[in-house]
Amino acid sequence: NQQLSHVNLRTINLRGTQHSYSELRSLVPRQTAEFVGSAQHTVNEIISTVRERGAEYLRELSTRFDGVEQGALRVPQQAIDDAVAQLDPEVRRGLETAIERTRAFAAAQRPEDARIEVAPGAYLVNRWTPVRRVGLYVPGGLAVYPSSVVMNTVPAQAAGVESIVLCTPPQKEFGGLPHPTILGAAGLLGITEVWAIGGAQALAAMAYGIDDAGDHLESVDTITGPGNIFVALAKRALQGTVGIDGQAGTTEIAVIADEEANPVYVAADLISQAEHDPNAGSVLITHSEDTAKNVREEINKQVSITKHAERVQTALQGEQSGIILTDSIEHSIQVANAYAAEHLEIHTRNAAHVASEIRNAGAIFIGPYSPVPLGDYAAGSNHVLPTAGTAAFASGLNTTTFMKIVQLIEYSQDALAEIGEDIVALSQAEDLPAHGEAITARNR
Ligand code: HSO
Ligand code: ZN
Repeated sequence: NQQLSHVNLRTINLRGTQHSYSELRSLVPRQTAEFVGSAQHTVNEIISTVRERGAEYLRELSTRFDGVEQGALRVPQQAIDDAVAQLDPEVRRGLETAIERTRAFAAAQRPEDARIEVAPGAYLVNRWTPVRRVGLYVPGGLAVYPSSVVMNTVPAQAAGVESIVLCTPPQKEFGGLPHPTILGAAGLLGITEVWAIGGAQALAAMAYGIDDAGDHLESVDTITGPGNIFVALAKRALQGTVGIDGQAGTTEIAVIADEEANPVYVAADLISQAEHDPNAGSVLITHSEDTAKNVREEINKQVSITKHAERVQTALQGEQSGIILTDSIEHSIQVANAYAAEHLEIHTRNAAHVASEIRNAGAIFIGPYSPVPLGDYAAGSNHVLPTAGTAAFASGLNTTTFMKIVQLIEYSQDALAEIGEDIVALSQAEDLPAHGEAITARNR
């Protein structure tokens, strides 16, 4: 149906213009901030009630939100093992490939400790240390993403996290157990502690701990994982009590293309991320009018036959999507840096060189054979990436997300004596003489 599939992708013409970085940031297509409203109030109430009433209240919420009467909240190991055994063999193979490649890359992200001697006998050590226990939240509603179980768990394991708990909503369809593909992926990763708890209440349970039917959900140090607005608000509220990963929002893709780009590939990739959500953002940045025209045509062709055409069309026509026309490849690079895409694809001559000019992007996909869905599932890179322009300061999920630095200081008597006067002088300047006395007490 040509009529239905006509996509009105807007054009932002920046040709012949010159803008500063901050001006460009306000010109690139982005959705205006999400409506939060009364949700924050609801979330705060849920968090405090979980602390007061624990498991009994969690069961009450499962009945209210998920329509299930739960027995024990902890998922029995047998259910995890059964889910692994019942995984579709092709899905299982896909998950195993994804796990293998993601593990290899996550291992390469493990940072080295540094030990330096700043003066004779004055040693400093930067000691990377994993957090002890991590809680992973996996949503269960419309979007059931076993790939996200892989993306959150693998770097935590690579970091050396000792203990991982996964919370995911109980599903009416599966007799109050979580979705079997989620359980199957968890089982393949060696996760043994799974609780059937959903939403903001799951995050509160992991942050503060709960007891249920002889099982204890011990509080965690860090919580990661995707979720809806309630989950995002719970993360915000619990930040500080526990560590939180960067809050990945609605997905987005930008493509830098020149006259050599293949419009079939570019259109397919723009559509692929639009498939996630009517609020997803797909942005083409090009100095080639031919490429702009060809991609537009291709989008119309492909949208007419894609499964989630309506969602894709809504996303592509939203204020958060569009085609940006530039003067040159340099201009496109400037625009891409201002946009700071979650995913940036480069379909140009010398794509690797263009990539080297990009400072702001969650992940950069270089050349015609590195599409974003490759990274979504099995490239080996992580798919939990900074959205909404936060790539200007934030990184995607990685091994160091689950680590922190402990700084070690070890000076010899001589090394301390050698720097003693400087410390005394600084302590006097700050009117904290007892600080200086801690030094002189050793140098008498
Ligand atoms: N593109 C999403 C990740 C994902 N895609 C999961 C498919 N499944 C955010 O990077
Ligand atoms: Zn995706």
